[in-house]
Amino acid sequence: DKHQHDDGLATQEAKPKLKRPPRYKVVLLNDDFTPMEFVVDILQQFFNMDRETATRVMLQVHTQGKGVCGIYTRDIAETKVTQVNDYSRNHQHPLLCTMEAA
Ligand code: TYC
Repeated sequence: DKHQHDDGLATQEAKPKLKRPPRYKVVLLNDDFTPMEFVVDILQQFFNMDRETATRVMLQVHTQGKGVCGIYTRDIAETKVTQVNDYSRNHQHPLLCTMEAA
């Protein structure tokens, strides 16, 4: 019966779903007030960077306005953003972290 025909494309019927999950860049934004040392500490604590890498990324943010801290799946990226923003707010610094599609 032609009305029951299904080529499998519209419904994805029986198609193995092996697609890799989308990735997100976790991005740090510059501001005029957060101390450089505080930013370096965050990059070491939450993004497992050594001090030299953390300093390079901090200076990238400072001079370019933003910089990538790492690339993660959505849940991990959301957790990093929340951890950094909570930590900064708790220390009364205006530092902001966000995420964008990689
Ligand atoms: N611009 C800040 C200062 O001059 C340093 C800074 C770097 C702030 C990176 C935020 O994400 C940032 N103290």
